[in-house]
Amino acid sequence: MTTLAADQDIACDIFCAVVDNFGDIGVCWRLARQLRAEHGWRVRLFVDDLTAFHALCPQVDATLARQDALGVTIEHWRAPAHAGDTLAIADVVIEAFACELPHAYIAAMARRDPKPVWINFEYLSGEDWVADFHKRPSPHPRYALDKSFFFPGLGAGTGGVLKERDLDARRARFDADAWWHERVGIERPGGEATVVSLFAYENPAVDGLLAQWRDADAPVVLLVPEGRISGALARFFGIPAFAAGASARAGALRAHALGFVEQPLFDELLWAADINFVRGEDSFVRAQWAMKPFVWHIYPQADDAHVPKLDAALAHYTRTLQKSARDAVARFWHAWNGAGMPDWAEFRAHRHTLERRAVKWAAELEDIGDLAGNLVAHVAARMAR
Ligand code: TRH
Repeated sequence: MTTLAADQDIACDIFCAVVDNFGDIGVCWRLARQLRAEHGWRVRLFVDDLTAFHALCPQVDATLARQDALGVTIEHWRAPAHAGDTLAIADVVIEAFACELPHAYIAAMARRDPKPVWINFEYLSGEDWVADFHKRPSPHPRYALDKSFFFPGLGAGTGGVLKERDLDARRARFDADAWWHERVGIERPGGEATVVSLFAYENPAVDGLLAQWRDADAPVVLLVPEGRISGALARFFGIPAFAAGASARAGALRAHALGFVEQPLFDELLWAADINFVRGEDSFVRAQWAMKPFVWHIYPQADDAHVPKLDAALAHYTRTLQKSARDAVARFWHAWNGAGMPDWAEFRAHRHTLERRAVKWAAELEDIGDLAGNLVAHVAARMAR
């Protein structure tokens, strides 16, 4: 593997357009911080939606054109043509999720000597084709620029997923009792209760699932970050809103609404729960590092283009499970993504098997290497050509 010299000063520009929600900036911000903190790169992050960014990092002031946060320079990418006050082109340029760089910036890249390493950074998918396309050249139609694909993935030969070096240590230090007092204002539930975190899009299956939890034999404690699913909770409990700080009870189900917290604190919610419902891309990855059973609400795409991605993730994650557990997980995930009604009792019956699998799966994922480290190695290889 080619490596960058320890003292090599690398400047990196990341361009991020927020399509919706928090995943685009969530992934880019995590990557930016990691390249800065763990690899010493000088990172400038261009983002077109600072309001979404502010939710993940309250330090970010949505009114500023340029600012620094956690060692990363943040530029408000105000218009497609906007390329920063100076056209100082970085050594490494990351175009996140095919967001299209400003033309003036591309032209300046072509004039630069040496040419920057341009990375086409894609969405995560566990599909098999990803390993074939990962690191392949992606020639520019007009300029002779060094552009290549970088694909996050769940299997060997892909870019892997992001994982900070201190994540496991942070998880080991996590004080669950203190967290329940501070965040929920109650004692940590004990005994028979199953704690479930619920971060999801609007979901037609949620009413049926809430009813199953209400009617369950054992208590279910539900933690719901305020967001797109909150309206369904309010309707279910017959209350006007289910905003941060609200609690409600029905049968065996007790639910607590939580405020949206800055990104590093999101992991704690996953560590505090027994089973995590996550969505999109970044929370899906964090649930895997939390080493708990989880359910994925995948970001829905036109023409059901997301279904093969869901199945590919299932294939990786459930690979070593016995058929009954594998089928139960697949049925539950499919139902949560629009095909059928989720069967909580069936899913929960496999809880201990899934807890063991979650630990092993995290180790398998770790074998691919951390995405930021893999990206640094890929850049080093391109620079050495
Ligand atoms: O928000 P998401 O649904 O994001 C997306 C986008 O919709 C995007 O366009 C799409 O392409 C992508 O998914 C696949 O889900 P995701 O990716 O899980 O991002 C949520 C982020 O919000 C994640 O970084 C965790 C963070 N978060 C917090 O920081 N604090 C919180 O309290 C919560 C609930 C989440």
